[in-house]
Order: sequence, then structure tokens, then C-alpha cells
Amino acid sequence: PDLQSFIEGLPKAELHLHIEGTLEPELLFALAQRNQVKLAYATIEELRAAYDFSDLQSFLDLYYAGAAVLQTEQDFYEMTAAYIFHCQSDNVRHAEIFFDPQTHTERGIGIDVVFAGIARALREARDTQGFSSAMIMSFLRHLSEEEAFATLEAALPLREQYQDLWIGIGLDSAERGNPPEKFAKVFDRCRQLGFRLVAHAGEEGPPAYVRDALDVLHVERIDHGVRSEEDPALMARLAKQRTPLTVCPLSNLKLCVVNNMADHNLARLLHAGLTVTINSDDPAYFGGYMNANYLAVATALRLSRVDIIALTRNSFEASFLPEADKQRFL
Ligand code: ES4
Ligand code: ZN
Repeated sequence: PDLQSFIEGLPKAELHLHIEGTLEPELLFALAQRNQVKLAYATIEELRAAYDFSDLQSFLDLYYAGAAVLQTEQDFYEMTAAYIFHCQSDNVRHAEIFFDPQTHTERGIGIDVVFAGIARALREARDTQGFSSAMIMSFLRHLSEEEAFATLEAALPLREQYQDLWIGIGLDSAERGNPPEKFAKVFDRCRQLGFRLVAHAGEEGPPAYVRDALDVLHVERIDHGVRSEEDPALMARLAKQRTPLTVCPLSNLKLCVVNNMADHNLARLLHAGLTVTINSDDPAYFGGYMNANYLAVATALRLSRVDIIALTRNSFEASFLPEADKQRFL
């Protein structure tokens, strides 16, 4: 088969996906109208044209502004259902989904509304199509640790009700100047509570943030992690421990972490023995879902089919699925 059909045919897991980053301009405009939210852009085309980013922060500004159209449980449900539809087209069988309650509670939306809408779509897809998923609640690192604790306390009463989905805790948003250490105490608490832990590190931040995410936060996976390559000792450690990196090629290109896809270090990371996975991050903003990310990187880096298979196998190995379920997919 041609490369695209080959990629389409492989079952995949997505491990780095912000559900708020799947809000396409069409749905964003529809929700703005339904909820009477004023937008800074007159048309869908104007909004899409604004998706021209220079760095992480320039993206985050638009991403948080866009999320303001999400108000009701039904809004969160429709956004999540639309993402699941893309998973089906891309042969994504399992997804571990980040959500940022602070983006919504700051605007007066109840945290229960956020959980309920996302979970309803995921449960429906599980029950009607066997789609497997999990939820990872993420703290915004530009806010304080105290605010992260308050979010955790607000969410814990929901834990039993969402125990089939809510398995983990993540850390995202502006990386520079917000090191892992800032969240040491709240991650300790989450670990005591038995959550699986991940954190964004080494996207725009230095390799030291990757090391500290491992040593101080005790995370099991690193989201992005591409700057780990600048530190050979860290590279050796990541390979030895088989610490997964959830790499997002189109995201890295759109946010100018790399200037050309041909310059992306994904193949070097993979060939250095790291457990690299491919993910879509914020597909509505970065120009493609899972298969588009696989195809872009496979083409630009001339990945072999053996490499591509390894990347899809890594996605299940690096997932938080129980071992028996991983085997079922592999
Ligand atoms: C994000 Cl690409 C990226 N990095 C950090 N935080 C994020 N939140 C949503 N997308
Ligand atoms: Zn991300």
C-alpha cells in the first residue's frame, strides 16, 4: 500500500491530546452563537487565518480565548464527540485525553459540568463502538500551586463517579519560568492518591525541566520532551528507563519549536532507543489529527515502515492501559 494507506491501516493510541485543542472554528462559531459569546473575529476564515503562531504563548492566548465559548455540559459533549469521530477516521483505538478545568472554572463554569460533558461522550463511544479512553486532569502551570490544590480539592468529590475514566494528572501551559518544582507538593499529593502522573517538559523549556519532572514530580511519561536531546546523560537515562515521550510533530512545527519538519529530531530520538510516540496535541489549531501527524513526519524524515510500526506499538506500550488490554491491541 502507499504510505498514507499504510498509516491509516495501523491501530494507534493517542496519549497527548488537549480536548480544548480539538475545538474547530466551525463548532467554536456555532457555540459562540448559541451561548451569545462575543468573538474577536467576524468569520470562521478570519479566525483560521489567525492560527499563525510564533511560539507557545502566542498559541495559548488564542486557545484560552477560544475556550470561552464552552459553557454547558452539552458543549463539552459535542466537542468531545467530534474528536472521537476523528479518532475513528484515523484508526485511533484508545485516547488519553487532557482537560484543563481551570480554563473553565475561572469563567464560572462548574468543574462538574466539564467532567460530565467529556465523560458522556467517552462513555457513549465506549458502549456503542468499543472506543477505549481515559481522562487526565491537567493543572495550568502559569497559575499558582495553591490554585492547583484548589482544583484538585474541587475535583476529588467527583472521583468515584468518574473512576472508569479519570486516571491521571498532567501539567501544561506556559513552560518557561514555570519549572516542575513549582508543583512538587501538589504532585506529591496526587501520587499519594494513586493517580498516574505526566507533565509537559522540554517543549520550550530546557532539559533540566525534563529531569526535574522525573525526579521531583515523579511522572511516568514526558509530554513533548524533544529538548532532551541537548543533554546526552538525560538521553541515556530516558532510553534505559524506557520513559515514553509523547511527541507532537505538527504542534512543534506550528509553534516554531522546529523550523522545518525535516529538522525534527523524532527519528533521532527513536533511533537512540527512546520510547517515542506520535500525537496531535491541539489538532484544531495545528493543522491535523493523528494520521496527518504520522504522514507529515514519515514523509519529511523518510521513516521506514518498521519505524512507523514501532511508533504505533510504542503508543500502546506507553499508554496507561492495563497490561492485558495492551496485549489485546498489539
Ligand atoms: C499546549 Cl502545545 C501545549 N503546550 C503546553 N500547554 C498546552 N496546552 C495546550 N496545548
Ligand atoms: Zn500539549
